[in-house]
Amino acid sequence: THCILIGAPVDEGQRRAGCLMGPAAFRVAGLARTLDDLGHTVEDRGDVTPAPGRGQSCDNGVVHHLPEVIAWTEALSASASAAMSDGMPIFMGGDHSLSLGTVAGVAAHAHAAGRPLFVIWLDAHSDFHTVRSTTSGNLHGTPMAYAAGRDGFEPFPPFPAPVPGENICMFGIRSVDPAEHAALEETEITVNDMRVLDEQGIAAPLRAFLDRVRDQNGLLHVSLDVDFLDPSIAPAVGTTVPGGATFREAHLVCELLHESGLVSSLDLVELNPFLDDRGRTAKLMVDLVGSLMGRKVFDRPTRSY
Ligand code: DIR
Ligand code: MN
Ligand code: MN
Ligand code: MN
Repeated sequence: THCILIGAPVDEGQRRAGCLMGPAAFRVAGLARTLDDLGHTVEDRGDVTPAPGRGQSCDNGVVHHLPEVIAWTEALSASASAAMSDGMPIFMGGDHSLSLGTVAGVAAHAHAAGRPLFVIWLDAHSDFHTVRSTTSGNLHGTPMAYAAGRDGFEPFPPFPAPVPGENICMFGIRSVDPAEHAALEETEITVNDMRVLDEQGIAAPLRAFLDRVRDQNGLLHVSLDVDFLDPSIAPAVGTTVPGGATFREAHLVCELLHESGLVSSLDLVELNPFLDDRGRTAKLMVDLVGSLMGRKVFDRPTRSY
């Protein structure tokens, strides 16, 4: 695979400064070397620079940094759709508001290619707010709703080809605000909360979704929020939530994603190196990308995929 690293040092989608150091931490932790060692070609396109904010506003007064996040969305959408033509983009965040742009760009590419887009959201949170429903004002809580076309797109640019709820699958969910909960109930989105993982494990629900992607010849975008992981193994995130995925659960997700051969783009988000413990979270995230891109102990007998 030709891997295209794209830095997205976005910090404006939440209030705990530090995610802007994420791309540097992923580079220091050896992301490019890890991919190279697995036999992939790697191209680092550097960090995206957004245009200056243009002063857009909305009625919800708690929303902050709206013009800056819109500018990031436009810049990252362009980078994402361009990179999709050349290889597999890996976006190094940056807080999760960067996915407003990356998923938009990937969706534009998929639409032009005539392929359906599927999204896997690995996160403690559903990120299903709009600018109107958020009570924190943090726009990192909005990208999934934007991609699904919840409640229009204003004041953001129109999303190129909204992702149908049936094509969205969340894993690791354990913190959902009331407005998100109500909105999700109106959709066909598959919300695999931690209870599902406790009862069924990762493999069965993930394989069920991957089978659908394969059957429809879909493109698959994976968005990995650090807080998907349990805080005991991944402390470097501003919004830790207890009861997250374990080390092995997280690697299993990535190994199954690799075996599927379906992943076409990846976000690595919410890493805040300022909160890390000697780089362990950055290194874990890089190791998870290693599993997602083919590192394993032994080959498994081939299944349907
Ligand atoms: C909360 C937390 N639902 C909010 N969201 C996220 O602020 O909207 N934290 N994404 O990481
Ligand atoms: Mn998130
Ligand atoms: Mn394209
Ligand atoms: Mn989260």
